[in-house]
Amino acid sequence: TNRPIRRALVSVFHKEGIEVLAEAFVKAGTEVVSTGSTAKKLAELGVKVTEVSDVTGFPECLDGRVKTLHPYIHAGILADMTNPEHAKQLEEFGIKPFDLVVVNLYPFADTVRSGANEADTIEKIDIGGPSMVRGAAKNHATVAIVTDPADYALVASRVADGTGFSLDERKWLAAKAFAHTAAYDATINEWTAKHWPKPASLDAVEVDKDDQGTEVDSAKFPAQFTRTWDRAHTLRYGENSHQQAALYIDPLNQTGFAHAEQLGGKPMSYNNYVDADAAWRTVWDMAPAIAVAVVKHNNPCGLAIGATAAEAHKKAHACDPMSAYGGVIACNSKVTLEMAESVRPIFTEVIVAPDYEPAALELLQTKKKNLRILKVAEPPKGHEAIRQIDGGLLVQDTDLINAVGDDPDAWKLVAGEAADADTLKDLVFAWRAIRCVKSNAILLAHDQATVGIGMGQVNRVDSCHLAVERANTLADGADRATGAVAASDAFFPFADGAQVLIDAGVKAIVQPGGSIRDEEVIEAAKKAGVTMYLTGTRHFFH
Ligand code: 93A
Repeated sequence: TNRPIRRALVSVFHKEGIEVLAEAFVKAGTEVVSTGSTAKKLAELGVKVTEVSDVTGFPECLDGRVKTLHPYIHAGILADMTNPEHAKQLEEFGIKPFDLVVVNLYPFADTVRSGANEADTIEKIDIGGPSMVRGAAKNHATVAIVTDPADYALVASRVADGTGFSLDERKWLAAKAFAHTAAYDATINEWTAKHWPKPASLDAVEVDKDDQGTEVDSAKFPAQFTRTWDRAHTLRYGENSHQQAALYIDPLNQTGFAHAEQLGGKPMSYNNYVDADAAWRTVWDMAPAIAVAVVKHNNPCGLAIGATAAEAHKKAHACDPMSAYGGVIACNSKVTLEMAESVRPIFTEVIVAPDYEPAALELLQTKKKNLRILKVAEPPKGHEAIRQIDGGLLVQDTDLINAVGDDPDAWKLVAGEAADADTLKDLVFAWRAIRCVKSNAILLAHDQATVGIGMGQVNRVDSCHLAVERANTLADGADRATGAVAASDAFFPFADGAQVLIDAGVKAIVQPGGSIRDEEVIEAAKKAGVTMYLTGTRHFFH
């Protein structure tokens, strides 16, 4: 099934690496047809090349929008030469078939990232290129298609030795080519969906409804969910050592945690990415205050606000020093030398911050050689949250701290006295902090720091017990629950959970409310003289 390569069509935006192909073409005496600047480059490299316009007898026009879009080119790509009828027709029209097509496309994503305006961005939507790629891939029966410069060396060797490619090899190349054009179009789609929303003039005309008859925002939830993610690199392994894994990044937006600059330490692992991303999100919920979070297994084992980064770290670490061992530390302000000193004695996997004082960086780099030190330029942005389920995908807005119920002015006092200024500050802190704790979440706080966290339990009472137990046993037996404030990520279905907190001595509780037994819960607080606020909003985090 091998088909030697006698005639090739080459049209590449990026000319890098083309030399190796040129050399092979010269050696094998391959007939090469090519577009404008690719032809020029190949000619410079000594290849005998025919311009596409000489093949078509039609000049490149419309600022290059029409170069290769011509039957003399496309019939040459699409003729299945194993089909006598196709061969006969080519003969009649005087068209010669191609055995190889080498194309790489206009750099749409690079153009978007460069901040180009709309007109320039649209000009970089390649039309002729994908047509050639798809045509050649469809016609893998007789054509080999190459879109990936990483394959040039392979192609060059098959051109030079005259063997060409087997059918299976051409299919493999075709599969890569279809993946390439699919990703290319998905990237364009991502850009257009963002920039070209449905205009108000169409509101009454066309309404997109889902299968339950509910109107949908088709820019946010298109009928087909398509995104492109570029492979950044593979990881040593996934969540466990028997799982393979890789990191993918958004081709249109190369900022964010996935683009962290690493200033020291071992390569990031899958779990490091998960935990550090969670820690990074957590500290920014506290902005503009200076905050530090210590995260393990996607849950905080301490979170605090401080006057300085060092103070915030000390307070966060003190919440649960045992769990902080091997944790991830995130700070939303510059890491100072004092904070670096505070981190130094603690075994830590990752530290992430917007910046580091030079002395702090040097200390961490030289004294903690294994510590992965990450610098992330920007706070996290709200993006869609995607979760795969068997046979499907769930997509939702990211939960952010901006819901109505996150503003304490909107809270409803339902028991006890209105909180004094300091207590209210702690309640606001606890409410913001609860969002980063896996449900069922109960969090005790004092003086702008967590003192006990109960996370991830399958009933709220257990989370209450856990939070209290941690508050009272982790700090050398000191009773930290008494006088603390408490937050619950969702309502108390019964009074029992709230009662655990009340019995432990908390002075105020903030929770969403909304249970059919709210009255019983409120009654328990009232009876104990404990302040209780309802937010009306919950922050589940699964
Ligand atoms: O503007 S296009 O969409 N119209 C075309 O007919 C066409 N043919 C090739 N873009 C077209 N190309 C693209 O030009 C190729 O995909 C490649 O990226 C580029 C190569 O042009 P040159 O050889 O002039 O640099």
